[in-house]
Amino acid sequence: MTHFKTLGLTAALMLGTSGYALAESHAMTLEGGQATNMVLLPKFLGILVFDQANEGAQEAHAELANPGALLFVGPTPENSVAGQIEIMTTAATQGQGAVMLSNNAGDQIAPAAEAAQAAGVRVVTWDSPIPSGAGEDVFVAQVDFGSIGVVMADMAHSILGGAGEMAVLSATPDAANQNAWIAAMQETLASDPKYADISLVDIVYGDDQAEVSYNRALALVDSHPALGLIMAPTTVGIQAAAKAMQDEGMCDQVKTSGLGLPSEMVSYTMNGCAPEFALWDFRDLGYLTYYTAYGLATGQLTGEIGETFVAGRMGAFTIEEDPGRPGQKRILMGPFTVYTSANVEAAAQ
Ligand code: RAM
Repeated sequence: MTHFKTLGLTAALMLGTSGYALAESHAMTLEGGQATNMVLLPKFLGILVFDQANEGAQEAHAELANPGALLFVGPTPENSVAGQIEIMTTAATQGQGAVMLSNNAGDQIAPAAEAAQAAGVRVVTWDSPIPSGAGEDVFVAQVDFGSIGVVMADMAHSILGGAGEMAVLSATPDAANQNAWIAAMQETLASDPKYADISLVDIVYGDDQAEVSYNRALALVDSHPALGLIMAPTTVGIQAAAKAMQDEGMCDQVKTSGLGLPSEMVSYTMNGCAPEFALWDFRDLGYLTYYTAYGLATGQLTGEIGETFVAGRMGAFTIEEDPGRPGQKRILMGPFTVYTSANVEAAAQ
C-alpha cells in the first residue's frame, strides 16, 4: 500500500498544478492479494437483481485476488428482518472483515450493525441504506435518491399524459430505499405545477414477493376504479403488477411503471402494459460495493469524506456526505437508464 501511495504522490508532483491531474493522482489504487473474509447480504435470496450484484462482487473478488472467502448469504423472504439481523450478528462472532448489506430492516438492524463494527467488522450498505446511518461505514448509492423521485414523477407524467390517478405498489414497509424513493417522488410531484393534475391515491406493499404483489395490484384496481397507473419502485412489484394487468386484460386502462429489469419486463413493454420504466446496473453495484468494502476491511481506506479510490474497471469514486441523510456518508454510482420499446429488447439480451 505504501508503494502505491508513494507512486500517487510522485505522479501528482510530476503532473504539476492542474487540479484535474492532481485529483486523479490522489485516487488510491487498492493493493490486491490481501486476505479478508466478506459477506454479501441481500434483502433476501431469490431476487434476480441480487444475484446480479453477487456476480459483480465475485468479479471484483477474483480481480483483487483476495485469498479470503466471499459469501452470498441472505434470509428467506418471510424472515427478512429477523434473518438480516441474525446474519449481521453472526458476522461479528465469525470475525468477518466486512458485511455488505442491502438493508430490509429499517433502523432495527442498527444495534446489530454497531455491535459488528465494535467487533472490527466494516459495514458497507448498498442498494438500501440504514436510515439513521448508525452502524454503517458508508452507503454505496446506485443513483442519487432525489433523482429517482424525479425520474418516477416524469414517467408518471408521460404515461398519464399529465393527468390522472396513480398508486404506488412498493416492496416491504421497512425497505429504506423504496421509502426514500417514494418520499422523493411525492416531493417532486408537489414541487412543480406541471404535476398538479396527477394524484397519488394509495401506497401499498407487496413485500417484494411475486404473489403478494400480484394480489395487491389486483386489489388496487378494485378499490380505485379510475386508476390509470401503478408505479412500482421494485423489480418484483413492477413485474407482478404488469402481469396482473395483462392477465385481467386491463393494460389499456391501467399502465405499470417504476423500476424494473429489462429481461423481466421486455414482453410487457413491447405489448404496451409497461411502456416505460427505469433501472441501473446491479452487477456494477455489486462490483463497486466489493471494492469499497475490501478497501475498508484491509485498512487501505479509512472511510473519511473526501477519500478517493479506483474501483477497477469502473474508475475513481469519492466518499462524500449523503445529501439525503445529513451527517452520513455515501459513494454515488449512477447512472440511470430509462427503458421503452426503443431500447428494452437490446437491454434484455
Ligand atoms: C427490488 C429490490 C431492490 C430494489 C429494486 C429496484 O429488486 O427491492 O432493493 O433496488 O427492486
